[in-house]
Amino acid sequence: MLIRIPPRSRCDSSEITPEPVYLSRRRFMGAGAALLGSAALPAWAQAPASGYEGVEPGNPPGWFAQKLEGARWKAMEAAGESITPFQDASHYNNFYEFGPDKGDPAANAGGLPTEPWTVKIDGAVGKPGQYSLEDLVQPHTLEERIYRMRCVEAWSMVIPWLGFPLADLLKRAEPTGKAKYVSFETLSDPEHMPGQKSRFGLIDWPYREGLRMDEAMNPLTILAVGMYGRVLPNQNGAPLRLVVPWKYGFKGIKSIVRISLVEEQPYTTWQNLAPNEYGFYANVNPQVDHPRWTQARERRLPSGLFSPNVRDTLMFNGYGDEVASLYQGMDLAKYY
Ligand SMILES: Nc1nc2c(c(=O)[nH]1)N[C@H]1C(S)=C(S)[C@@H](COP(=O)(O)O)O[C@H]1N2
Ligand SMILES: [Mo]
Repeated sequence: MLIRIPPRSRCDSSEITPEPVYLSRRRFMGAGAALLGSAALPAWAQAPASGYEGVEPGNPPGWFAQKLEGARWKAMEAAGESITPFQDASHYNNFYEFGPDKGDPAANAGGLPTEPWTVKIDGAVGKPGQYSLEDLVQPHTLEERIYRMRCVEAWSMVIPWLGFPLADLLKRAEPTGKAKYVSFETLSDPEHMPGQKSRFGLIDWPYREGLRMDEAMNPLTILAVGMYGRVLPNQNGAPLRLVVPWKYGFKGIKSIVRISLVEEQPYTTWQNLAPNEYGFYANVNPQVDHPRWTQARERRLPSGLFSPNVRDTLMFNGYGDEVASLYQGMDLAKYY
């Protein structure tokens, strides 16, 4: 295999292969090619970026490793922010299908079968269909988007996602004039998702989320298939999850199997569970507190007893320039 070494003068960030990509490529190519690769890659390409330490390559399907080759690295960065270490991002999770505690998803999600995976696109579209994930992703260039993520529980992280704009997928499905909202549904699989079996769970499975059409079409909104230069760990929503960086984390529905274009504002899991606490919009807003705690501040992970790492929460999670216009004239205390 021929390995092209970009000359020094061209070493802008998109030319640099982050260590985890290099690792998953090595797995993809097999050990022999890896040795060659390691010798041929310049030192700066092998140095792991901060936050990427300890990234395991995962077990990507062949199509994913090939997609990585054409990825646009650092397509969007988070100025002045450091990336949350992979260990925190993959071991402090909310994914109630795998249990209520932050460590449950990492402990219990490993056995979820994610390959093959089928996604249904239906509703108010000219081209409804069932797609294998590979076919769904195939026409898109993967982009690395480094986004802040703010959970409604007042903790936050900075995560380098790998995905593509939801807008590009929706356009391919040809939304009709009746498409006013997008509704998303997580896999239903009680056999592999112990939380869905729990008799005491209050959630009406499967987990569902939704966006207004203009929110779904905003260029910041992505569908992610990876993070930290690798496939998504199961606990982070493999193999396909939504990322909407100006909204609270619960809008970022994981392990998506269905995307429907609909006319009415869709049912969403948390709004249904506690409508006075969780709204449909769920925009990050330091001025609108949760009934039981302030939303003015957040704990940035890693956060410990002696270094809580607390910071002020930003309006729209710092993405106001891109999204504030979507809500012009709306009372955000009413439409929380
Ligand atoms: N299907 C599903 N999606 C989900 C959740 C969930 O419990 N089930 N939790 C949400 C919440 S509350 C948050 S904060 C984010 C957490 O994403 P992360 O674990 O990748 O950081 O996922 C969201 N997506
Ligand atoms: Mo959350």
